[in-house]
Amino acid sequence: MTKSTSGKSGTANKAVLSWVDQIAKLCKPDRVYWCNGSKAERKALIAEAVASGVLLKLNPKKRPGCYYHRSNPNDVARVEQSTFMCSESQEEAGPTNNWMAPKEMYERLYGYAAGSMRGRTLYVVPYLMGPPGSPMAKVGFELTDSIYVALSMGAMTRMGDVALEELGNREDFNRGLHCMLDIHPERRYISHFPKDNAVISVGSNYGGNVLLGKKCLALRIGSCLGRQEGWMAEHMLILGVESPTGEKTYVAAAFPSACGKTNFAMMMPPARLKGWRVWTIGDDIAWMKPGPDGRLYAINPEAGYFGVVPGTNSQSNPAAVEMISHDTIFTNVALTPDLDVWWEGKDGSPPRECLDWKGNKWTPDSREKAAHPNSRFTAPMANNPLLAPEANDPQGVPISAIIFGGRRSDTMPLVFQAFNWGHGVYVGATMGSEMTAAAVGGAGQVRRDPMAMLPFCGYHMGDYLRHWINMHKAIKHPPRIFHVNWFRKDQQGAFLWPGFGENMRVLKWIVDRCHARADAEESALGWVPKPDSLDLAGLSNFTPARFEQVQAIHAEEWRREIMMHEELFIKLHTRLPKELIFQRELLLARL
Ligand code: OXD
Ligand code: MN
Repeated sequence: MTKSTSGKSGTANKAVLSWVDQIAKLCKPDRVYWCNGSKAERKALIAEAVASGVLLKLNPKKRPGCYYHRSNPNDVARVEQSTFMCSESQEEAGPTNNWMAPKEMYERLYGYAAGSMRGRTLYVVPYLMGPPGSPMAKVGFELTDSIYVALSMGAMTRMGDVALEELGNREDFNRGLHCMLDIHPERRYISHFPKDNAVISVGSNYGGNVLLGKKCLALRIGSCLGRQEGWMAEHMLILGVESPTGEKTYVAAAFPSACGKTNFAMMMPPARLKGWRVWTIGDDIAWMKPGPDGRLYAINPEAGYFGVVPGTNSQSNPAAVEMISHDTIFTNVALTPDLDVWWEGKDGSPPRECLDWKGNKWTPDSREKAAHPNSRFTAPMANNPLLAPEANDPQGVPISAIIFGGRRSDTMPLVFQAFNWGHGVYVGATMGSEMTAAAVGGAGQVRRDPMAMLPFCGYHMGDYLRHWINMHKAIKHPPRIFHVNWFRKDQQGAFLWPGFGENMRVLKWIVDRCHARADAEESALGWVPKPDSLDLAGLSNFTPARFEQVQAIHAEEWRREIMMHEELFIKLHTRLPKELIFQRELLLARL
C-alpha cells in the first residue's frame, strides 16, 4: 500500500475506492481530499478552516493550539426525533427508535445529497475505532463536506493511514456519509442502516449528530454488531483505580449524557485518600468482550473527548482544566476580548464583557447564558494528564465492576450493589434520570434510560436486555454490578453528597467489594455499605444522620418508582425477558 500524500487516496482497497467514487458522483464536490492523519495535514486543514472563518485561533499565550467554533444556533445538541434506525422491519428497531424502511430513507437522503457538495470539498476520513491491532477494533470511513468534522475526527479517533493499514483489503468497514446541506432542522436526519453497516447524516454539523464514529458507529451500529458477534457496545466510561499498594482495578460506568461521566473518569481523589489514584481509559463508550481467562475485557474505541464545557473547573475536574488548556477545539462557549474562552462555572469571576455563544455582546447582567449549556470541548486523549497507558492496549482491560447511575433528586440512594448479574441487569434496565441539555427537549424530566442507552441502542430494547442476560453465560467471572446517585437532594434542595473528587470514597468501597474486603449489609435494593464501611474520614459536615438520609429507602417513593419501571416494561412487553419480570416481583417482595 502506498502512503497517501496531498489529499490523494492511499489505499488500493477496491470496495473503498468504488464506494467513495459512487458518493463523489452523487454529491458532486469540486474536490475530493483523502485525509492521511499526519501532523502536517492537521496544520494545513486548521489554516484552511481559519481562513474560511470556520475556526478562530484563540490567544496562543493563553490557550496554545486552541480554536473557537460557533455552530448554527438551531444545531446545538443531538436530535433524537431526527435519529432513525432503518432496520429491515420496524419490529427490529423496536418501540424506542424512530424507524423508516431502508429503501425509502436511502431515496430521501440520496435525494438531499445529490449535487449538495457543488463548490465544496469532500473530505474522505478513514478512521479506526479502538487501538491498532486490537481484535475488537473496527474501521469506518466518514465522507463529509465539513472541515470542522474532518478536524474533530482527527482528535476523536485514530484517523488517516492507520485505519487504511488496519483495513487492508477487507470490506467490513462502516460507510458513513455526512452532508451539511443548509443546516435546516426540517432536512436533518441521522440515519443508520444496520444491515449495510452504514450511516447517513444530513442537515447538521453538531458533534453528536455528525462525528459518525461516536454515537452512530460505536453505539447504534456497534450495539447491533455486538449482538451478532457476541460482545457489548455500551455508553460507559472506563477507568482504572490504583490503590496505595499499586493494585489496579478496572471499572466501567454508564451514566446518561451530561451526568458527569467525563468528570468521574478523570477524578482526582481527595488528599485524605492518600495513595488512591484514578486513571482514564475512556469517558463515553466501552466495547466489551469476554476474554480467554473468562473475564470481561473493555476497550475505549475513541481517542479523544467531546465533553460538556459548562461547570468544568478546578473543583469539578482539575485534570480537564489542564487538558483543555491547549490543543482543543471549543464549540459554542463565550469568547473574551483577549481571545480566550469563558463559560458558566469556570474558575474565577466572569469577564466584564464578552461575546456569547451566538456572537452577541454579553455582560454579567445579561439574562441569557454566555456559553450554551451543551457547549463542548474536543480534545485528544493524549492531552489528558490522567490517561492510562492501557488506553492503547489492544487487549483492553479486565472489568471488575460495572456501575449504573442517573441524575435523581430523590428515591435513589448514594450507592448499592446488585445481588448478582441478573439483578444487576434489572437495576441497569430500570435506570431513570432527569434529562439534560445534551439532547433537544425535556430537560429536567425523569425518563427511563436503560443502561443509559435509550438514545443509542440500535435495535429492539427488549432484545438488548436479553443480550445482557445472555452475556452472563459467556463470562465466567462477571463484573459486580452497582448503582450510584451523586445527585440526591435534601428537603431544602441542597445536594446531600459533595460529589466530584469525594466520589472516590464510593468508588473505593466498590473496588474493595470487588476484592471482598469491604463490609456491606443487605437491603431491599441490594448490598449497601455499613455506616462505617464507607471511608468518610475528613468529610466535614457529613454526619451519620446525613449518611442515613443519602442512603434512605422510602417505601412511598419506591412504590412510585416501580410503577415507572412498569411503564417501560409495558412498552417493551413483546420482547421483554421474563427474568426481568421475576426480578421486579422479587424487589416488590423485599420492599
Ligand atoms: C455525548 C452524549 O455527547 O451522550 O456523549 O450526548
Ligand atoms: Mn455520551
